Amino acid sequence: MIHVFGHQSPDSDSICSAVIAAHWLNHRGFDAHAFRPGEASRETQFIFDAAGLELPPLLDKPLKGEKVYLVDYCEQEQGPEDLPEAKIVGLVDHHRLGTLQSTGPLEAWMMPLGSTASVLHELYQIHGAELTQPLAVLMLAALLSDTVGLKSPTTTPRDVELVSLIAPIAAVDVEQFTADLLVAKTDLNGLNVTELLNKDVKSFEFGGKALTVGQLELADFSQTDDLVDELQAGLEQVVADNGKDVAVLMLTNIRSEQTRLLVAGSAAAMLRDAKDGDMVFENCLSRKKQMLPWLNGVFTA
Ligand SMILES: [Mn+2]
Repeated sequence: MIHVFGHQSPDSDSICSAVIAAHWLNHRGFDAHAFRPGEASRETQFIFDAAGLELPPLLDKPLKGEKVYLVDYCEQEQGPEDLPEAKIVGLVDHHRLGTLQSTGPLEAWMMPLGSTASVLHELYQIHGAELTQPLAVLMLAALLSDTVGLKSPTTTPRDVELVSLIAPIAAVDVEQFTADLLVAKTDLNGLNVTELLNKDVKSFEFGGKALTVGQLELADFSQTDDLVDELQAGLEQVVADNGKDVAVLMLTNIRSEQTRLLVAGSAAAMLRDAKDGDMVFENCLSRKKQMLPWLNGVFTA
């Protein structure tokens, strides 16, 4: 059996893509099953409800010696601790070629598109897999979520095309669906500081520095204004507990397309200096395409 799953602290693209990829692998004759390596967000739950599908089960078993197929990441630090002992048979991704190493040969499908779901659309075409209505809902939603409704600079012309190709199969009104999706995406009501810090966090290593980079997508900064001190204290704790050099949290207003950055850790001063202490980034929605290259530049300069 092949275990198909995305990165820790899973977002909608990684959970939807695991399900879409498992069907594609089934179509190709493999016994593949989708899993989620963590709790689903409200947005992800909204998407599965809209598709009329159950969330895939939680991945909570040892992976030593097991066959795994990864979606939406290829960084060792973003996988389960025992991933190095698993047999990675393939991956589908739309990020940089990361730190992951495999023990044997594997198939790797990577394209610089707006979502892993977009790459999977192309793979469905290549292998003649049938895109059913529920799967089209997952694919469309993952694409719209990862590209923040096609507004993120990660959006490519092909992604725009894909929305108009997939929407009729998904049988949804794109404008309304996008609006509902973004409401679910930015709904932080009732989440405590720890849950906010863990909601969407990824680990990286740049220039010998170990980082965590979290992101909260907001409809308005007032959602976190009263929590900034607690979030900052939480980041200091993350650094202390996990031996990181720096912990970063992006507070991203998806309407004004501004990102406010909270930073903690021994290397945080390098970031403040690089920005002359003004930690507000204009026109900044994307961790992958905007924040990570900036962080990488500061730490490898
Ligand atoms: Mn993605």
